Amino acid sequence: MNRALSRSVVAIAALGAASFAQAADIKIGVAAALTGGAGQYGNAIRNGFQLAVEEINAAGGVNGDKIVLQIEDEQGKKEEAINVFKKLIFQDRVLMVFGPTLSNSAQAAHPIAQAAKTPAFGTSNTADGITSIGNFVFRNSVTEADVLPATIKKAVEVAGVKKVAVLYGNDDVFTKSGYDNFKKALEDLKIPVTTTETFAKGDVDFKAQLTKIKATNPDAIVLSALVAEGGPVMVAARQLGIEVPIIGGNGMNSPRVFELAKDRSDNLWVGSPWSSNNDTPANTKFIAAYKAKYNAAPDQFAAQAYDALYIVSTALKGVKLTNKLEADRLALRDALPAVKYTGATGAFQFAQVKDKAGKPAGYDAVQTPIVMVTRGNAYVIQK
Ligand code: VAL
Repeated sequence: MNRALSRSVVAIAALGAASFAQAADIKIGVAAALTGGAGQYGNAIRNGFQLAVEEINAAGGVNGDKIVLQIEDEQGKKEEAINVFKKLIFQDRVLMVFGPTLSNSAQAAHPIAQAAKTPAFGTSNTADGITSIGNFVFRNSVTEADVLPATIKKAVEVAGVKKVAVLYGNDDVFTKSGYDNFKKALEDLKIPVTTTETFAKGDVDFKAQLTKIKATNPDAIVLSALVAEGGPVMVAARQLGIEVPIIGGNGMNSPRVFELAKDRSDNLWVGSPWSSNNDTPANTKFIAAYKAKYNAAPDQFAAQAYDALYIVSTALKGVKLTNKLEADRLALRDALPAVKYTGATGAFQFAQVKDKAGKPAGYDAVQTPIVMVTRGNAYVIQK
């Protein structure tokens, strides 16, 4: 046998061995609000996942297996989130489900995943109590309880805030949880509240509440809102001549604020572990790749979804998948808590939380929030 021939025999033998190793697809569900008032968040989330899955698969997937995302629109409605979770878990038989976008929907849909022993992983849910549903529930979104005290503290220090008015949505799990945590943070810092006003999802006229607020002459307005209502609140406040800082929760950390409030969007204070101004190598790479793919700048929702898929693929690298769904879902659940990962949103790890009875339940994110203020249609880090 001449040398050229023997080489090609070796090559054919190697090919045969590789095809024996049977690369399989890892099917992962994504439930996101792609339409409706929360669509701004959900589309950024979908983009983050799609960028991450392309990168991970291009780099060889998970131990040679390709990740396939099955993305469904839950419309930001809890009934739809329940339907989508059921479809993904029982019909499509995905390994795990990311989402849904809103805490309001997660509180309704995650019990289905918990009962079906299927990991559910929120990338944007920041209300209290989501992960106390059970030990199959994870999130990498930092909660209002962790972020709001830091945001308030910074506004007090930098902007000299001494008394505030509070405005919140009282019919949504996230906006109510934001209110509870704002209230606690204000009490801890001994900041008096001049008045507390409410609104409901879908409201468009906030003049009555803001007129009352203006009469109490606060140094800032504390606002727990989703951006669909929060954007118009900012416009209405400035139109009434209320120029004080507006201190928002996670829902107000979205570039949609700039589309809705335009030149009335300055002086909004928010906190998040992710900032476009954070120039770590992982974040710089993420922002460049996102811009190249979508021709638009990413936001925190895209960054958190992007990191979340890397967190799961890190866990999966240590799991031997068997193609027995129940065993594989459990193995992923068992592997996730130990993952430590540094991505676009910085250093990340999980911490286990307790359920209402005090028993160990799901897992929250441990990350440090950065406080930012809007200026000229951008979120600028407040040092
Ligand atoms: N963080 C919010 C929630 O948990 C929104 C903004 C996604 O509902």
